[in-house]
Amino acid sequence: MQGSFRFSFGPWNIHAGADPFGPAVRESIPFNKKLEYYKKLGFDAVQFHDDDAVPGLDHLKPAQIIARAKAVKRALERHGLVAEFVAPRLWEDPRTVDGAYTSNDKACRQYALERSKRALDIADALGTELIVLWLAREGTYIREAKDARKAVDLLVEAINDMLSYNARVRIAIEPKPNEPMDQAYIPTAGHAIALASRTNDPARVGVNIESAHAILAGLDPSDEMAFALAFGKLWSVHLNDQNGLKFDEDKTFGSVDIRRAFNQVRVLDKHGYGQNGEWVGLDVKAMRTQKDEVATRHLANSREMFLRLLEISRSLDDDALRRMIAERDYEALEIHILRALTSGRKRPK
Ligand code: XLS
Ligand code: MG
Repeated sequence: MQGSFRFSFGPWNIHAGADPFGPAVRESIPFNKKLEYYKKLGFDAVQFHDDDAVPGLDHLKPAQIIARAKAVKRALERHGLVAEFVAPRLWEDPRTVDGAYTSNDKACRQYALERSKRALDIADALGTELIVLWLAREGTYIREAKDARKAVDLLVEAINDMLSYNARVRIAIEPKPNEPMDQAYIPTAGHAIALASRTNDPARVGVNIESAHAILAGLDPSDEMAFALAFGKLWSVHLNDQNGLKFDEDKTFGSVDIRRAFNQVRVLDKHGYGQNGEWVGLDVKAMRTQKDEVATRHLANSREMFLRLLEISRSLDDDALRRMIAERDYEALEIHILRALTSGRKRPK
């Protein structure tokens, strides 16, 4: 079964270019203006942090939050867009300094649980059942500062809390091995799926695999996706690229290692990704050097790379590949793939 692909991104992927060492270099674009870009760039769904949809939600009552989220839903409808997921932003408030669900401070943990419920309300109002959990500060800078064994129980409790708050919600954990913390507790798909198995309803807990996060963990993103697919757990992807082990770069998909990108597209396509409504998310950042008028190209370019690689993957002669594999002639297989990636054309047999 082939994959079926539609594309999404989050409003944070159109940004003004501030980094830890310098301020914004482009005009910041209001959310409603960003919505105008989606269709033009070839995208049909929006990924949200809870406060992308409802800014300042910590200062609003639950009913006000729901009313504002419903207004965002109407704005999406006007643009012919849908919401893919909502992710609680649990890494900016002072109460999340030492982690959210795994903070050593009970009052801070309580804040995280309440904030997560508000994110679930927002998802419901936006018409999506999918929650993404990027566990940004669930980890430590100092190994002795937290109990890593207890952290697992706290994460399970937090997820159970969300699962019982809304019986339809599904939670996709987005693993990442580091940044902002030195060491994160749920670094890979394997950790996330194991965590899911300890919850009250494992069938409603899956993963969102981001290419760069897998690379930072020293893993091949297509293998992380394959692992999640084998468990029926790949509910979203964040495609991008990453140049070695440094900060999370969120580069244009395929811009560093086109073969690695090809294998991500191929694994998704070979295993019917998207047939159950999953979206292809691009979590890519514009380079700081981009001028205002060309600061959305990284999104269209990432999508274009996906579609080009899909075309190459589908044009490969599967019988020829099978023969090379059966003969264990992996040099032949290698050059066949390299030729396909460098010519974009099917090779004569
Ligand atoms: C950060 C993550 C983040 C999530 C959404 O590293 O990629 O952008 O995808 O919270
Ligand atoms: Mg991401």
